[in-house]
Amino acid sequence: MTNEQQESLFQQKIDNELRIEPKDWMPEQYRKTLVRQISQHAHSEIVGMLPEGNWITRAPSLRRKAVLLAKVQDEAGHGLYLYSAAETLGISRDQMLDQLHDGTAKYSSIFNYPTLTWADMGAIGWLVDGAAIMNQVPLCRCSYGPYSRAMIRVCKEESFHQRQGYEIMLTLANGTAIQKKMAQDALNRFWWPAIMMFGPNDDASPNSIQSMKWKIKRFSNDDLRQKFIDVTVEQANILGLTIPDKDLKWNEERGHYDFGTINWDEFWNVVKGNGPCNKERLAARKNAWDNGAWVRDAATAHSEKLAAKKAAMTA
Ligand code: FAQ
Repeated sequence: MTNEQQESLFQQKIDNELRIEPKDWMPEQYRKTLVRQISQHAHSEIVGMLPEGNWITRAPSLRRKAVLLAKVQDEAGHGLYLYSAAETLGISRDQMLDQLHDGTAKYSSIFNYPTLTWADMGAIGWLVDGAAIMNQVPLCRCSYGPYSRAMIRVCKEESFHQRQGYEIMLTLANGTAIQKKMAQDALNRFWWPAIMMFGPNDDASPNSIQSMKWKIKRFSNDDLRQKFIDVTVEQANILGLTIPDKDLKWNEERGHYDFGTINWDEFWNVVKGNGPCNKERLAARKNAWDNGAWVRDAATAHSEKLAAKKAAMTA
């Protein structure tokens, strides 16, 4: 079969909503796109533990602490499913981590912002996990089988994360004047970075057209951003908080909220490594990797011992 015939069969399968599995033929660019997206997604989950991990020891009650701890552990689990899904495409976990540590792989821009107060735990759950769900529910129908299946559990857990964040915001917004002010301040700082999470506008998104043809992405960056804004404005109204965008206005004709201009210079600056916490986040991950060397060495030595024992017994 020629390459063109293989490609045409591959596209037919996708058009017919069949999943592509690891041993199926796939274009090299499809494989590369998935490795890029899934590994960056995995890195985001792992780096994304840092801003919230920062508050586990300072949670205001035992209940809040237990919930936050569980949430942060869930994010670690998401990272691990996603690294496993990417490994089915022929890249090793070590290679992916090298790419994170040397800066060749990206992770979500949002995790380069600092968490200054407890209210930021509410804003992250509500807005960051909320944006993540909006982007990730369609990934449950991604054309690549292992990624789509991993996303089902991830999305169920993200939905609990979003609610726990919203509940924190609800409590603060109905609390004392100082608590309400904290919640508003967290919303002010996280709103714009959260809507940047969806990526550049469609006309500046080099990967979207091909990824949508391959049904890796089901909706464009701008469509998902708009959906997120439309549902979140209503949630902010219930909280009695104000979204920091003076141009936010319901547009009857479009059936959507209009919103102000996103500061793309800020977005690209963060993506390129110059956000408020990029250096700190990467240093924390590199340290964790270096400090874990003895665990990896011990596990390797243990498995070598077991293999030697087994070999001696069967000899
Ligand atoms: N940050 O052509 P596009 C979470 C890059 S997980 C940094 O539109 P694409 C859970 C993009 O990689 C959050 N870089 O790219 C949680 C590309 O560069 P490249 C992560 C970004 O892939 C919550 C370039 O810009 N979610 O939050 C960003 O078609 C709380 C051009 O962009 C996922 O990864 C950004 N925001 O669309 C955890 C979901 N946006 O790679 C802890 C899966 C774009 O060519 C606590 N990923 N770039 O060098 C996706 O859906 C897609 O990859 C997009 C980007 C939509 C993120």
